[in-house]
Amino acid sequence: MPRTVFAPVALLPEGWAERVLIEFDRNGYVIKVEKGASAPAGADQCRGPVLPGMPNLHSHAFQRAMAGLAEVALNPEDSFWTWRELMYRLVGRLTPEQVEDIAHYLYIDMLKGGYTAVAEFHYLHHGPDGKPYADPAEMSRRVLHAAERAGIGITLLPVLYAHGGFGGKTPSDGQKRFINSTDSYLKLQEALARDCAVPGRRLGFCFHSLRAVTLEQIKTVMGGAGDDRPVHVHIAEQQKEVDDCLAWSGRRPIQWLYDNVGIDARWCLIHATHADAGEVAAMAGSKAVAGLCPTTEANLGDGLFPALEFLQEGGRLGIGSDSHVSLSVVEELRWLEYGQRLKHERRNRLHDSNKHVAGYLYRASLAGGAQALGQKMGAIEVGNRADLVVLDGQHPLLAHISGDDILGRWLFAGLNRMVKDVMVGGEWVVQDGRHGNEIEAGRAFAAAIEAAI
Ligand code: NGQ
Ligand code: ZN
Repeated sequence: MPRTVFAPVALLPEGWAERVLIEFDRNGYVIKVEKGASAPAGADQCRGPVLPGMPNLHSHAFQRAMAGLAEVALNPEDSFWTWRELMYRLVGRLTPEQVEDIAHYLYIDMLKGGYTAVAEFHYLHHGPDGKPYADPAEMSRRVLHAAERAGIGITLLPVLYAHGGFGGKTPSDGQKRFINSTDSYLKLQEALARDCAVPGRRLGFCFHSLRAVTLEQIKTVMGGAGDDRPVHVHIAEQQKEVDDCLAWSGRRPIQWLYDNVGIDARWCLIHATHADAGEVAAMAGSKAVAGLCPTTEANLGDGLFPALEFLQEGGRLGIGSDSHVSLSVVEELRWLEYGQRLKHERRNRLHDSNKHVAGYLYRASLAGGAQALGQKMGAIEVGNRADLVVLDGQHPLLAHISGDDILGRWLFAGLNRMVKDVMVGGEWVVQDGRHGNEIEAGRAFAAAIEAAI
């Protein structure tokens, strides 16, 4: 028996529609969408506007353990790089069990914030001594299991991290749990291929950054003919990375990547903060996704991605919660726009010909996120996963509001609390603002923190 959801209003690819019946199969894929329908007996009745669930295109799950604890001025020169040292200290202590417990609770909070799938940029592979676990995929499997328990979709991106700086520099002690050779990396990919061949999961390639891999490694990994796996990389997040790349190669990081590697729509360039005009044009032209993480980029003092110029070039973007100082679609999208307003001293910067900022931000990051995750999501349509976010139709701020103003209210005047129910792959995972595992998962998270911090 297919199951059905009845939405009073829903955001469909062609626009907002009333009385929408969404039918999905046993695997959680949409098989029918009907507008102007009447609610059949047995359908789940949504109590507010229904949106496609948002992909979260960038996560380092374990970093949730330290979110909010690095907001202390320990050094007048505190920066991304001093934060990274604190992060490495946490890395040195975590066990596989703790990583799973941290990720489980994190993913629950993500669902409550409106994300229905996550791209996990996973580089914490080995034991504290840098030796692989008996199962080299142990940590990856922990993360997959956490996602399954929370009920969130996942694109697992096992990371190739081989060096400590441009030109194949030796990794530091703090990086030893991350390190693989090309060979051990490809074996890890192979081992995980089957784990990821189930609905709601996807496996992708990932290079930590141009600091961590060589061109030869990128070419070897990408050499698998006919492969359509998504590919992610951190790039040009900090001015120091740009300076180091210039010193090493005479080119800026994004420029170097485009000059040396065929970048296409499979790629997601995380941050790309320090992109100049030529790099912005190259990125937009390649159809790669810019993976923007506004709250983390603000938190780490990265700078502002030239989003307005990128949009004018027709660039594709999506959002990620990265270090997890925020687990909220609202905050990422709001700060993406606010960054541009503060920079340009004008209002309403990011929009398309419809002129609606919230409407643009939500639709663009659905499409870019779905592309970056390589998952059938981001729109309520036949063939996609039934990933839905139901806003609180009883909320006074949403009363008498229709169309994209619903998104305007939520993204610019609302909070996570406006997210009432969340469905992933045809299953309700958040109902009335609560997740079935949240109490138990919260306890396990707290115990992991007690042991690890
Ligand atoms: C990371 N995180 O790998 O977790 C990075 C910092 C680095 C962010 N860029 C470390 N947010 O880039 O070396
Ligand atoms: Zn990152």
